[in-house]
Amino acid sequence: MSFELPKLPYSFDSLEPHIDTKTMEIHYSKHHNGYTNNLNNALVGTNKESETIENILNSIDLNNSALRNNAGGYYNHCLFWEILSPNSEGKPLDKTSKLINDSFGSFENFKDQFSKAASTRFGSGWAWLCAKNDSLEICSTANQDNPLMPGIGCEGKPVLCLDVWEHAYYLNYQNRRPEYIKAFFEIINWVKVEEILNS
Ligand code: MN3
Repeated sequence: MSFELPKLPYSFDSLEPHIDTKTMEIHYSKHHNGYTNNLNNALVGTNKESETIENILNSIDLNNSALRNNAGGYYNHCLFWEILSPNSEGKPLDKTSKLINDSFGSFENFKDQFSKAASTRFGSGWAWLCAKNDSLEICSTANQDNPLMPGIGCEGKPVLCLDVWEHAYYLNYQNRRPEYIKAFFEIINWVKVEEILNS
């Protein structure tokens, strides 16, 4: 068994103007495809080839950088494409909305804290919203690390993520990461986030 690049649930141009067509095409066809192939290569000869990606991440040896970077890169982008949508509801649905209010006081506070986590991540990495013990937490990770990896300083079940590597926004936004973060909130698939929270 090997991991496959999942089909993108929308066309490359459908997130315009928030994420441009060329960025989507390169990000998916080159970057995510690369992580997928390199993950399969890194799994050859291990006893993990038939495990789920979640199990691989939960039990990862952080010293195995080929597996760490590519299993992370594979999982992170799979989730990222899923929680984006050209037809965003614009605001969180029932359970998500309640948990956001309970955990952060208001949607605006959540937005501020998530944006801060994304904008202050130095270099390449991700911002995360995770469910943990019936509440939500925000954190960020470096490179392709994620909350499923043990001892990464970021815990819980990922329900929302934002790629802040330059490859995710540089063609359109150059150094203006805060503008990209702001645009992200226009294209969140809140139906999917609710579904993940309920799963
Ligand atoms: Mn990326």
